[in-house]
Amino acid sequence: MEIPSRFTGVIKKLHYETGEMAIVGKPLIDIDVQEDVNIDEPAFETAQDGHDSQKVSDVSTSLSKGHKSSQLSENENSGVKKGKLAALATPAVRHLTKELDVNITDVDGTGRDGRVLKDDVYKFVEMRGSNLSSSSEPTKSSQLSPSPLSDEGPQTESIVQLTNMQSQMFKTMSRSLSIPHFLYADEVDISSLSELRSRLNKSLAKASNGKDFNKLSFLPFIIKAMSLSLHQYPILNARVDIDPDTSKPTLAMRTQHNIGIAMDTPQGLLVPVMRNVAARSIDSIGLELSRLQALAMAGKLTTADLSGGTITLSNIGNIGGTYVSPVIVDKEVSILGIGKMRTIPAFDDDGNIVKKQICNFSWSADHRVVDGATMARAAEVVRNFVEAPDSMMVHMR
Ligand code: CAO
Repeated sequence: MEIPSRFTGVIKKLHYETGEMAIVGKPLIDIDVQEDVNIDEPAFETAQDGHDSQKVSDVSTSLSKGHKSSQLSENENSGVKKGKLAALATPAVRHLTKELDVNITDVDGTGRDGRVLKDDVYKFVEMRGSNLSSSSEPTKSSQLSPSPLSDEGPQTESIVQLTNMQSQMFKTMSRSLSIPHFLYADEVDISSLSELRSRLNKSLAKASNGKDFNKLSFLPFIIKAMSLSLHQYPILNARVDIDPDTSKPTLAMRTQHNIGIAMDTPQGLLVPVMRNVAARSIDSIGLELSRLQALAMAGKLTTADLSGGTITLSNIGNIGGTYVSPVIVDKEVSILGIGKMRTIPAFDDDGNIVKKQICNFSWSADHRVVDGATMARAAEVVRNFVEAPDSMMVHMR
């Protein structure tokens, strides 16, 4: 969005890079002002054509010459003004007036210098609504609802722009809509894996002599099991290629298993790619997972980290959910979703009740090129490796 400057001068410092998240109330830029400025005088005028355009007027001041940080505030009250001065408003308020079809110069501003605040706009709309509803002529404005802060009255909607992350997700998932998904879900017994994992972590802790060590989670084993199954079912690692001229589809078979790992991060969903899993040991997968996770949490993944995936793994179970219906992304034909691991009572071979740890594995495959039987067989391979993790040793390269 455009943010008009309150001062005429030369920008000396940008506090943020393009794409960074700016914090409300903190400086965006430092401006070297060419003359003294007076903050008591209006810094901008609005064009009177009802449009949103603004120009920065000349300002003279009691503030001293030097670097000033441009900050926009909407929280000081000093009486009610209307008209040209009332047109002072932050971009957020201007955006709101646009959404609610309000001419800002009609609004009583209760902020500093008659600055129009969000509450002023809501009050104006509320008043206009009640005035118009008593009139016999309904207009577009009369359908506008009262303040969204109210619990009563008709439903209201306010428009919120998508974040960069949501915009990206919107594009990616819209492309996924063209893929016919085949869902295959099964219950996997992770009791042995759980036992193996805690045994390995104990010995890693012992070997580290009380220092920090990279604790193995369940994922490195599951990632390795996926990769081993791809040797047997390479179609799951392929990509559908459609010739733009002839519209003829082909499959691009890929040699490397580059497994995208869905991660929940402060910025939203990110899917960094673990490269060449087939060539990695479980230990190396664990280290790489930690590295990618740390970068993802710090918002430091590069475009290279996020591209080139051939298949995806989404472990939503550490947050919750027994079942998941994962969505395949462009340039891939399958994805595995993992639900929450849980302990249940079960029967052993002799009919005794035993404690079991289980977890649901849900696969989606592109049904244009992967048939259900292939998906089921590949999923069985993964299930067998996860249920008997020592069997993976035989296939390690
Ligand atoms: N069920 C129950 N507990 C689980 C679990 C599951 N499926 N997966 C992990 N856990 C546990 C781990 O065992 C660990 O606990 P302990 O250390 O006590 O054993 C704890 O949760 C934290 O694990 P973790 O998250 O640090 O490690 P991970 O390797 O299992 O997972 C990662 C890493 C990045 C995949 C995960 O943190 C994450 O972000 N998951 C969300 C993915 C997501 O958002 N998917 C949706 C995509 S579509 O919108």
